[in-house]
Amino acid sequence: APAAETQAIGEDVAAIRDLILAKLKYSVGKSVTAASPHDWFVATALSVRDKVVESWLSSIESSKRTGRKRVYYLSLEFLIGRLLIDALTNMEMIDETRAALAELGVDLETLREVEDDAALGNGGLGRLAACFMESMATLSIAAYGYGIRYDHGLFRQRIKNGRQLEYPEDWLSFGNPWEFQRPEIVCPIGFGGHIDTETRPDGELRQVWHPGETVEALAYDTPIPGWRGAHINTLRLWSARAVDPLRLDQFNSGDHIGALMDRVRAESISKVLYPGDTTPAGQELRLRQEFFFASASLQDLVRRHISLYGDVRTLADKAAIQLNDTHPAIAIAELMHILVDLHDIPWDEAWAITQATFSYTNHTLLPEALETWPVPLMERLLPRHMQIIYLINALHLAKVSGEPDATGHRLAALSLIDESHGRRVRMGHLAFLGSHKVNGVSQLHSDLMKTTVFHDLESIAPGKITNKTNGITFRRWLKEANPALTSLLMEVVGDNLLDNAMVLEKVAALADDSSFQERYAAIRRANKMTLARLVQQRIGVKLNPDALFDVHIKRIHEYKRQVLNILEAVAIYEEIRAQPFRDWIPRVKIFAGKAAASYTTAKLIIQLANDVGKVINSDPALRGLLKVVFLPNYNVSLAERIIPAADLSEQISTAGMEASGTGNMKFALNGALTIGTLDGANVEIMEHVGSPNIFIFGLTADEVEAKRSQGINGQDAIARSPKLSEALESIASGVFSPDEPHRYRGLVDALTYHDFFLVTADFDAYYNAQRAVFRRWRDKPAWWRSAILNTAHMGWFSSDRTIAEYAEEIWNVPVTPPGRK
Ligand code: 26Q
Repeated sequence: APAAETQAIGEDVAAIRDLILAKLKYSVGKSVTAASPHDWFVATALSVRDKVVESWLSSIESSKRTGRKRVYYLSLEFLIGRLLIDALTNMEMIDETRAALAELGVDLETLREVEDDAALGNGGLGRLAACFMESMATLSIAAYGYGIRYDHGLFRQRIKNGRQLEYPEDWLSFGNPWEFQRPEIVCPIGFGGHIDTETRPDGELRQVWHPGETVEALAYDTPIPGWRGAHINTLRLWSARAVDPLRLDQFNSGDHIGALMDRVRAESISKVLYPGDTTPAGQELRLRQEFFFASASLQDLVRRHISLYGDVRTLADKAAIQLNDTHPAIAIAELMHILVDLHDIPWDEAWAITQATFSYTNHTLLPEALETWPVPLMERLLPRHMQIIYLINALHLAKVSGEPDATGHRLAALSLIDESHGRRVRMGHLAFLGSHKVNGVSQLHSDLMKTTVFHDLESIAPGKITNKTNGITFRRWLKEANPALTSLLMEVVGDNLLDNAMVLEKVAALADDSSFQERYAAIRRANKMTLARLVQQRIGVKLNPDALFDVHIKRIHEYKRQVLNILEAVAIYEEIRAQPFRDWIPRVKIFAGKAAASYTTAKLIIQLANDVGKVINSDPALRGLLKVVFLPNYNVSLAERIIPAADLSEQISTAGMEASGTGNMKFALNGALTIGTLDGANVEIMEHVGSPNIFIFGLTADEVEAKRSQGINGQDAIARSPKLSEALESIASGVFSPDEPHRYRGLVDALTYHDFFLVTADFDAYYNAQRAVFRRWRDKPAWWRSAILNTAHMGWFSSDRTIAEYAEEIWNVPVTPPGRK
């Protein structure tokens, strides 16, 4: 580098060092000699935060000045993970900060590890919201994320005797240096009570809701920097607080516990994230959470709109509200309440504003996962909103009942109220009707939406359903997770890789270049060494970094078919024992993931993986040729470690059931080859990386449907496959659970007689696909060629592309790509 540049960097480093020292002393209140790694973490976070805030305030100012349309992303989940490396990366301060800390004798990597993950989400849906926040800032969209500031995020998982145990997560116990409490921003949230009818001065009637209970929503803001720090958005999370923190009268009369009761009830709303990922919890507290944050967010954004533009009727011109699944869908009724009851807007005009403002993303087709709420619960908790929903429904059904094909059956399918098992409000229908666009998250999923759950609604609103295939932010999932690979790629494509991911295509030209292959492979090798160290530390299993790392990490669910993968491990285990000296490929199966605490079968699958690993890892006859490990407490930070070290990515859900998947994209970008079904975004990954560079197997979504209609008994498939029947037999007979031989009897019986997820039907195809993986692995130049082509063709899966599509086709807001401002 030229001398002047070196000197400038030297000055930057000195300035950063002095700032960190000042933060340590005056904000943390510690001396250099007394400071712990956590103290240094806070001091460093606060110093990068100063730079972030600088740019944040000008972003807010400029959005105001230019009168730009704002995007509001409403989500019950934001699975952000750690922020230190992310903030340093996007503010382009990481090298200087590392150097500044080194001068102080502090290692940035150590500080990275002491930060608690912000785990305010369950899995894919929550992580998508986090990637979208980053990409919206990167593209200079004036966006706000709205959610709940849970005191406790997703539970911590421990494995004891192979079983999952759940412990409370406590991410705020050391404070949170990234957030700003906004004590002046407080929204009253009502529940229950009654409704009065009043006559307005103009003679029209008005409904006035008098809630029986009020809770306060308190705002906490976290700045979200985009790439190169050019634009910074706000994540506003609401915390619940009682209006009266303490009933002094009660306290003084000696009832100390009773005096705190109201407070506990109010504050329980933001206490804890619901840990279900696909099955609605159906609890009153969950509905209170949904309304609490939807109402606070709507009050806040309407107040902002009126203070800027003076008239709520122009809302749709200046605000786009995206619903992340149906969890915030009650916001549609809340906006109608605000417009009609509080601002005297005529119903039809209010409905037009609502539809023009809202849009809705669906993330699942599983019928049991579609959110519905019992009418009696809604009437008790939200009486006015229930009235509004009835009115929306009456007008909607009146419109369609005039049509020639309006049979009772069709009207029942179109109704907002499901009358089939008790009366329940269909939140998906409410979200659909109240939105101008509805989208799925992969092409296959969006197509299936039109033929399954939204078939009838689509027929009365053709064109409302569109597709927006998911994406991932390359800043976190390439640069921060795999810096060495990122540097290598930048040598080839230039340093605008993170500005425009499509330049990755240039890497394809080097797929057969042996010296490039060697450098690419050496980076993978180093990442595998790092992961092997972590595995040794955490679970005491030693891994061979030259083995094929075969990775299956995601929530544990029957439809994701971790069992299929375990069965293949068991089958190979028995083959190696039978023929120990064939030319086996050394392989490590890595599992990680959490099961919903109430999902018994998923928890049993975790135990099976652990039990199988215990037997296999300690069998000397295998000579280390096969290892099976289950890494506890899967979270964003662990994913950042595992993915860059993976050779093979398991994406093997029953076709038609995984809406998209996003882990699949993270692996392929980092050069793992995928073994997968034609499900979710796997289909589009295949189209981009090329079918020779991915291992696709199994029934298609259409074939799954056809097969299920003929029955889901697994006996025939098992009878046809000796390997499968042997594997099932050894699991059922207790080979892996000698302390309790019948532990897996029920699981094996279910696969045999009631195999809804078609594990048995797909077993042979999966087994054969794994053998094709082995053949490719033996041909190292062919393997690395495929890996490099995966990386080269994954640019399209950047969440910058996804967000640009939402901006253009749903939100109608302009985007400014980074790099050219
Ligand atoms: C609903 C009601 C009550 C309690 C919990 C829930 C609940 C919570 C979380 C229901 C569903 C979820 C999460 C769903 C989810 O993560 N879906 C995933 O979304 C990803 C992003 O689009 C997709 O890639 C995955 O395919 C999809 O499974």
